[in-house]
Amino acid sequence: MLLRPPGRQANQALLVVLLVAFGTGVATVATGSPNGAWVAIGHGICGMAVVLLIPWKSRVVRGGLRRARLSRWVSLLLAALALFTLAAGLGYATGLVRSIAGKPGLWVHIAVALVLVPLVVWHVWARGIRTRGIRPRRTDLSRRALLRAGVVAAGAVALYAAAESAITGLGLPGARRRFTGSYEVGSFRPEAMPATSWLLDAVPAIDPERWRLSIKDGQGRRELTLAQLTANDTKVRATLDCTSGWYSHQDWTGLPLATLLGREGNAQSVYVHSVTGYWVRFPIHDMDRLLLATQAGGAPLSADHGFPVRLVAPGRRGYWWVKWVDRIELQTTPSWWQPPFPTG
Ligand SMILES: Nc1nc2c(c(=O)[nH]1)N[C@H]1C(S)=C(S)[C@@H](COP(=O)(O)O)O[C@H]1N2
Ligand SMILES: [Mo]
Repeated sequence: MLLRPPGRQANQALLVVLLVAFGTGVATVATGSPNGAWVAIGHGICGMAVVLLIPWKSRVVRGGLRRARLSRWVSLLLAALALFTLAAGLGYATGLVRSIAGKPGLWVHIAVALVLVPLVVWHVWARGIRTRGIRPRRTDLSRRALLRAGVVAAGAVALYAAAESAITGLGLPGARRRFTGSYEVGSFRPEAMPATSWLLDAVPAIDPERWRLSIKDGQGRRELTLAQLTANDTKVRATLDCTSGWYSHQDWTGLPLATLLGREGNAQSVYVHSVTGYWVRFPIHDMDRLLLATQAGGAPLSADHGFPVRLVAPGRRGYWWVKWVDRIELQTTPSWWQPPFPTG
């Protein structure tokens, strides 16, 4: 009976897939270099596994709805949001739906997925664990059950491969995405590049005459004026790839951090702080590829792109590229001592 498995196993399979989807989704947001491409692929395969589990799970849902409970409305809301998240993800991946209600489709996909997290936790607890709808039994590890899991996994991989070749074959916009899932916007035209914030940062008004960069390294703390920084013209071509789903190649001009800061023997991290309070911490060995940019495309940065100076962090996602930098410090604090994503 490969096709009529117990509902409990559908619930278990869906939970495992959702956990892996969440993990690979978070990792996709974090990944910036091509050797991390497999997490995005894994996330896509999870999406296909959800598609395959829909018919199986909907039988469970129909059974559950017959037993009237107040909580079923919450469960139905959960189902609706889950399908919406899936659809938003597929819409963005194919390129058929790039924006929803004026927001980038990927942004909506992530936002709704985050709303789903507490709902899923509640649902697994209230409908799964308490009512035993998910609790594993010994038979769940039977050969037949494992075979079913294998069929779903192989089916998801096959469906993913088929979808990818359909996207390419039909020439859908999704075929032109970067390995992170982002679409190209405004390359080599900084004025056409979107200006974005991680969360709620607004563009600060900065008077370049009064602005100072405070730096702290092995030689202590000192302050630099903008004029002292713009005397440098190291050029770097690098790709800004925002987690809201776009990327842009630009030519940046500025001062390498390795030139600005004297190495300190026991420093473990580079702390970069913005006028707005936003900050990130890089591992010390990243320092050699970081640039403190004053220009994009040969012209001074515009206010929304970080005037007077912003960080360029090749190989890292956009949220590492701190704008409106006002303080840089070499610190002995280990680089992992920070929230997994910026909180500002
Ligand atoms: N101070 C500050 N810097 C920031 C952010 C922010 O919210 N505050 N957002 C980051 C994010 S998420 C991205 S994608 C890039 C966007 O850079 P851009 O607006 O020049 O395109 O800036 C990064 N630097
Ligand atoms: Mo971003």
